[in-house]
Amino acid sequence: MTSRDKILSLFRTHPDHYISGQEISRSLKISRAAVWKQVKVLRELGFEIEAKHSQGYRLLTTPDLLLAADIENGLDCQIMGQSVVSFPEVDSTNVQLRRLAEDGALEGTVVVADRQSAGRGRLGRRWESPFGVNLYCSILLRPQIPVQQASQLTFLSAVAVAETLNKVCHMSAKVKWPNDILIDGAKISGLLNEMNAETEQIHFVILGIGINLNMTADQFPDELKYPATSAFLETGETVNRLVFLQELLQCLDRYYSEFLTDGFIPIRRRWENLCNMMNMHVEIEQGHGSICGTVVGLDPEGALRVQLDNGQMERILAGDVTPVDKIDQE
Ligand code: BT5
Repeated sequence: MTSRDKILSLFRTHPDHYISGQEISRSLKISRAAVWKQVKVLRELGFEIEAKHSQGYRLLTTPDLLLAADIENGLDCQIMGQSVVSFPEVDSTNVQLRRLAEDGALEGTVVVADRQSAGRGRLGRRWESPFGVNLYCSILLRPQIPVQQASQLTFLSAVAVAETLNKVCHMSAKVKWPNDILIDGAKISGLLNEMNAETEQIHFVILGIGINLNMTADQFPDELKYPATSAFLETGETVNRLVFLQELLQCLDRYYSEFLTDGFIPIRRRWENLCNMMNMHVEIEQGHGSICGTVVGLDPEGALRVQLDNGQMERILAGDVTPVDKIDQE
């Protein structure tokens, strides 16, 4: 935690009380000038902090920012959120977490931002990340699993995101292979998992998660390839980002612990139950042409299992999957 986060944490543990600059400086082992400087930054970030002569500082109101101290407060996890780093603005939470991971950050470290100036999708695509409305976070894992199984973690995060949306926002989120979460066919969340590994050993995996919570229609760019949505657009209700993030981390924590003890099968089952195309007749566009078949499920390496129209089973590792009835309607 930074000294700013520690000051906030002190305010939170003493609600409605004045805390003197001297007490803060003693408890954090920083100078009085440093305390004053951090209080000034907090005010600039939108915290209303009253200062009373001979009594000290008191926190009156908190802006809607995602702050490490708030996220850690009351979080009930074994692994996720061991350490939380929050930024009002950052290039990409995945980029920042990669730096921390290379410096030896703990498994479960979370980086979260209120805005990303260079939010990333797959294949160099951009992830739209306006200020203060959505969730942009990255989580560090150091699983002792074979490199070929790392993609199983994408399905683990997809299940956790969809279930958290369904629980907190009362929606019917579905997962789309390989890495999208959809509401009625519109993309509400995207996942970008990145790995650092040698041939035999995973050093770390970063789960990058972007979820459109309170984004309004005018905040989506015109050139989106697929229809997109947000929880607010679907339900008309503003989502408390802090509550949502804590629920998501707790859900990820449960599934990751289960994954480490019981393997991929329980996650695979959940993913298949949430999949929007199970048992559907689909067309898979693979760049060099397309094939048609029925979606049967996932295999242990995260490939989509499709029974082709000629009866043969096929493992799909990459491609764009569309239900055939949708294609017929177009
Ligand atoms: C993804 O890529 O869906 C992965 C997105 C991951 C974002 C998170 S945010 C936290 C972490 N830090 C990062 O820098 N990234 C991760 P892909 O499947 O390639 O989809 C990208 C495409 O989705 C774009 O080309 C747009 O068409 C569309 N798109 C962009 N922003 C969007 C948004 N906010 N909501 C819905 N669709 C969007």
